[in-house]
Amino acid sequence: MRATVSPDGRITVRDADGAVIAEEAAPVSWTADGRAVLRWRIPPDAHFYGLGERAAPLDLRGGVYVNWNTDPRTYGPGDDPLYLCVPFLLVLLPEGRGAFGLLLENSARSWFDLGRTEPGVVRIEVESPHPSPTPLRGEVSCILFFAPTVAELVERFTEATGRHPLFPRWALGYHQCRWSYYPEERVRRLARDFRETYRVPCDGIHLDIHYMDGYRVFTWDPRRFPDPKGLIADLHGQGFKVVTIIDPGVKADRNYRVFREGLERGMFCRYPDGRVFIGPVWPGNCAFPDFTDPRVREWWGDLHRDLLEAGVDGVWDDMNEPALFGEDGATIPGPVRHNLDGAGGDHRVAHNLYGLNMARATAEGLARLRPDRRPFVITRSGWTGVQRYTAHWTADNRSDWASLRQTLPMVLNLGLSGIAFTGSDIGGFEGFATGELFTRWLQMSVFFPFCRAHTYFASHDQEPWSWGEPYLSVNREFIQLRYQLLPYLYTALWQCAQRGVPIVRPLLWASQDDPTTHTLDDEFLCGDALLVAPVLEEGATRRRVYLPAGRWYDFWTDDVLEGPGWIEAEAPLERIPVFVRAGAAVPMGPEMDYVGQRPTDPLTLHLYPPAEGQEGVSFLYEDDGETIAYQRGEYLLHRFALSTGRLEWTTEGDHNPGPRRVEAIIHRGAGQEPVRLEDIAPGVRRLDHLI
Ligand code: MIG
Repeated sequence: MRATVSPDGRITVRDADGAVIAEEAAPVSWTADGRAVLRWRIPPDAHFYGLGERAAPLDLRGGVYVNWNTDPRTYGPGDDPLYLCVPFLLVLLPEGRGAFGLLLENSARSWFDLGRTEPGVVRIEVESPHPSPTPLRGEVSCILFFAPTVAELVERFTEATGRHPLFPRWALGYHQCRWSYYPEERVRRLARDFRETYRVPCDGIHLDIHYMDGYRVFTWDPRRFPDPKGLIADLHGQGFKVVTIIDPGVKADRNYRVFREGLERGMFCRYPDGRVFIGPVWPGNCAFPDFTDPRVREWWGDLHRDLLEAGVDGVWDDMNEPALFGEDGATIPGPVRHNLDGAGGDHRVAHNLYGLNMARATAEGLARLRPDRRPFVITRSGWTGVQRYTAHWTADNRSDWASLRQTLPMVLNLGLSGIAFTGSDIGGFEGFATGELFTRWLQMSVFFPFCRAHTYFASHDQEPWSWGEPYLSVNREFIQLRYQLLPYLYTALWQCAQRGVPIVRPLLWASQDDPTTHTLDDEFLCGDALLVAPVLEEGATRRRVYLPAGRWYDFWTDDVLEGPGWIEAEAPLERIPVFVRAGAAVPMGPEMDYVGQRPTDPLTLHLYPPAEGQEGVSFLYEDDGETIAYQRGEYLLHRFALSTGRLEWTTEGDHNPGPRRVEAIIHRGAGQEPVRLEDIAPGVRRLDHLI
């Protein structure tokens, strides 16, 4: 595929045979208020993906999507825009004609009309930097990416815009949150409930806004949390990690150090006449740091020192669209000035970069303050490239089945947009989840990178035990399964950090030649080996599942199935359909209450023999899970090549996982006892008599 630009500025994309597959219908034109308009003819049956966080189907065709980070307060299917936009559009052409990607570089508000107004025409509009009184003509600046497959496009796109760092291993544990757990005694009870009363594994306890003193960021409420250091030390003693929320708004209060310091040192956004912009959020009137200024990022990053000294392990950046109280979509007004890393500009161009730069300030601050530890930051808002700094969650959805269903395509398109470490509030945010909804949501989310239950202030508690039995046992079992799958999930995170490969992928990722996968968004791949079909309907105890070409093993029964085709799978409350790709080696570890409670001993390799004559290659990546020693070669990468009758296991790297038992379990199909091999070691192992 190649793109040509004609002397009058038209861009034409041709495939390898020279056929036109995308053509600018007219050189850029402008609307009366200065919006730049680009019209592209793209075959009407093309499929579209990406664009960041969208409450839309996986295939975005036929929709209009706005790029303007917005707090919708709460949202459901169809609401647009949301908190985190990425103006990267993936185009998959039908009939095997390949794929290409377009990244809009403009950060001003923009619109992608994907054939809604004119079928077969993609219309991209970019707001003028100065729409009034005399409109200035805006511009459209884009980068095209070419690759035959969506998978390779994402690899190239993330090569250009960045990839997730290797987050600490505990980030993959289960997280529990609500708005908010307080006072201290309530947090201690939560910890006891996990470890003693209900014995459910958990790593992260998140503290929402009530831990602060009058919502002043970087403070603690002295009555609710008189001794944060003592509390966190005790939680650490029980294996928990603590994540605290931070909002961008700094309470305009002259007796408050952060505000005074920010004011004196010129850290806040100002109007062109020099007045500091003040707007209302949780603490009342607030000033807003200009995170697009490197000086401000450094200051903000350093402000996290006290939190870290209290023992806080991770930071949760909220409200950073930025969102203000007031009418819907309230944010910093357009004329307010920003530094923009020296380039200068107003909020119209800085808005979409605000959350990204807050996330950057936070992650860089944590890395500076604790140089040997990997930062863990989650952010609500962001933009192209935010994955370099943080993870993300899909925020204020609702406790209903439609929102559960919506989560999956959102997470899939986020992954295709480079933002792969994501998940949604398990059980839903606004409203009241039923036990069934929570369990179904959890069952899906244990295969998502970020696995956190959360709910809003007026809701009853949403913890794995909140609905009693049978839900508690099912929830516990699924969370335990996630902990057993940690070696596998951590390897998927490593692949993501290496190559931008999302952890959760649409089926088309590996089966692009199969048109059925192009719009399929109620099942997904988790890592290289697993296909997961969550239950997304109330009361359902079975569901239809599409298996793409190849041989698949039922994870629960070892039934062998051949794709492509639809099957009817059993899905009683205690199970969702999960399948394993033939040829895979799925590494699993022992059960544990939290990450690092015990070493990966035994390491169990679940082997799923490939069809005759085929070979499957799988990886296992290991390191200390916490420091950056892996960057100096302190890691261990295992490669498993599995073919009929043979396993070849090789390793690379210097990390020593310590003495441990390694066993293999060979799955041989339903009705056949799996074969267990004790004490296997790197090298070639013949398995003729077994498979
Ligand atoms: O105005 O901190 O998305 O997760 O619980 C709402 C309170 C502010 C929005 C976040 C949500 C969080 C809530 N926050």
